[in-house]
Amino acid sequence: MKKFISIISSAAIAAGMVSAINVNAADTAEGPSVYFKVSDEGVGVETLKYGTIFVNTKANGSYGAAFPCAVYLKDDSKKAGQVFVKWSTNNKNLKLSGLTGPVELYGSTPFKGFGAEDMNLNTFDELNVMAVNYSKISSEKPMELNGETTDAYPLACFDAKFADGAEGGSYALQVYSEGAYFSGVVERNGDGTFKEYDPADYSKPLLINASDRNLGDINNDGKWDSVDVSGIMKEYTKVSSGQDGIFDGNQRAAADINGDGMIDAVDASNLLAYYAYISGNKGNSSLNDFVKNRK
Ligand SMILES: [Ca+2]
Ligand SMILES: [Ca+2]
Repeated sequence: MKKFISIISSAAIAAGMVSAINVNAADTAEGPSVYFKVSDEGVGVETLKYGTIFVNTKANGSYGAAFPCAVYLKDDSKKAGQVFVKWSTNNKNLKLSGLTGPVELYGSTPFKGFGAEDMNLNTFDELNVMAVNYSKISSEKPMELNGETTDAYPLACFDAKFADGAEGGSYALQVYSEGAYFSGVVERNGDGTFKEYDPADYSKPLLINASDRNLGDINNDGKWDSVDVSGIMKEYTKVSSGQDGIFDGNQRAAADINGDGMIDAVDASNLLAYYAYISGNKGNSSLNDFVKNRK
C-alpha cells in the first residue's frame, strides 16, 4: 500500500500537481466549526446521553412553547477576522424566531469591540434562515476575544418552536451555506494574508427528536414497561434484517432513548433496566437521567 501511494505521489509531482495536492491536504484539516446548544430547562425538552435533544411536543399543551437556542463558533486558531454564519433547520416545521445578540443572556459577545448591537443580525423568514455577522473588514488582524476561546460566548441567541401539526421524527439545526446565503470564516494571519473557510464543511448538525409522547413510552399509554421494550426489539429486528420498520416518526423519536441516532438493543436494554428500577419502587429518576447515569 505504501509503495502504491509513493508511486502516485511521484507521478503527481512529475505532472506538476504538487500545489493541487497541498490544497487537498488543507481541505481535510480541521477548520472553524459552528455548533448549537438548546436549553433543556423547558417542560418536555431533554438533552439525551449522546447530545441529541428530545422534545415531547405535547408535554405542555399542544406543540408547547418555543425553546431557547444559541449558536457558537469553535475556532481553535483564534485567527477569525470576519465571521458570517447562517443556520436553519432541515424542516420548516421547526421554526426559528427571536434572533438576538448574546449580551443580554450571556453577558458578552465572543469578540472585543462588539457590544449588544454591533453585530449584524438577520432573519430570512421565507427560508427559515438566520444570520449573524461579526466583521472588522478594515483590519488585517484577527479579532480579539472576550474570553479564552471563540465559544466562551455564543455568536447569537434565538428560539426554535415546532409548528402546530409538525410530525414526529428527527429534525436538525444546521449551518446554512447555499448560493447567496453562504457562511464563511475569514482567518487573518496579521500580515495581510488570509484564508476563508466555510464552516459548513466542518460542522455537525444538532439532532432534535420530536415525539408526541414521553421518551421510551412507545405505545403512549403513560407507562414504561415490557410492552415498550419488546416494541423496540421488534423494530430493531426488522430494520437490522433489512425490512421496513413498523414505527411511525413519533415512535422512532421515543425509541432512540440514548440519542445516538439508532434504535437498537442498547435502547431496549436501557428501557428494560429502567422498568426494573421503577417497578421496584426504588427511585424516581426520569428515564433520561437514569440512562445518563447508567454505567
Ligand atoms: Ca408504554
Ligand atoms: Ca439509540
